[in-house]
Amino acid sequence: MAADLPNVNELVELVTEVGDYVAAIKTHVDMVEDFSMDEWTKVIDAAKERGVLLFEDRKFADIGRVAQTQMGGLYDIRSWADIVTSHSVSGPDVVDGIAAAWEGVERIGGVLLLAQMSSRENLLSQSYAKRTVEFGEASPHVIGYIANGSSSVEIESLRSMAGSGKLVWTPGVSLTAAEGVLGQRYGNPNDAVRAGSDGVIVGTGIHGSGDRAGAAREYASASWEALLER
Ligand code: S5P
Repeated sequence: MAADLPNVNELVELVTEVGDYVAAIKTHVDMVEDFSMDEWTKVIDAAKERGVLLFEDRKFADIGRVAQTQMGGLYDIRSWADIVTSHSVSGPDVVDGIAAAWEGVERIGGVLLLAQMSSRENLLSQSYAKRTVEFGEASPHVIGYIANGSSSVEIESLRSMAGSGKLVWTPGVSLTAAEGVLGQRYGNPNDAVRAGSDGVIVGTGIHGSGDRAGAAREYASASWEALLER
């Protein structure tokens, strides 16, 4: 689930409420207004307590050496994230930079490469996705790809390029909305899973709901039923 909330206590509450129904909590640590490493420990502990992976959606996009240092810095992503996202626009070495950062603190984690996006008019073409999958194939650190959850056609295409050896996770899904703000597009989680998604990434559909645990349960059961149909 995408925990796009601006402060630590709200994040801890959310993890506590929905932790039983999700596999991973996706964060944007740079949107947290009261961030300090001490405070952030509360989020890490809440996730650990519930056996939920922490997934920082950093969308790295720089040269390998810089990505390596960006895994440290104020947020010290390398010390707590189990998964991070990265663009592939700068070539394959960005992934090695990320992996080197984890190695430097004697941790290991997985990278999800953005092969597609859910936002309208994005520039990630089919040939870009294909090259991205080739980078992923060549790297043991790449555990899978982000695909466009709003389009079954695009998910199917990515799944056929990726085969069954890597994950396909899809943001841009909602049980209620067809369109989000500022160009976000949504598809149905059931359609996304049937088209080949292994995990739906839900933000507003859960954290924007009046009953967040109930919403998380609903998305979990919608994707599970779809998986049984696949
Ligand atoms: O193409 C993308 C890739 C990502 S990782 N489109 C996305 O929306 N995301 C992320 O998924 C985005 O950063 C946000 O955290 C989440 C979708 O949130 P929602 O509120 O629209 O469900």
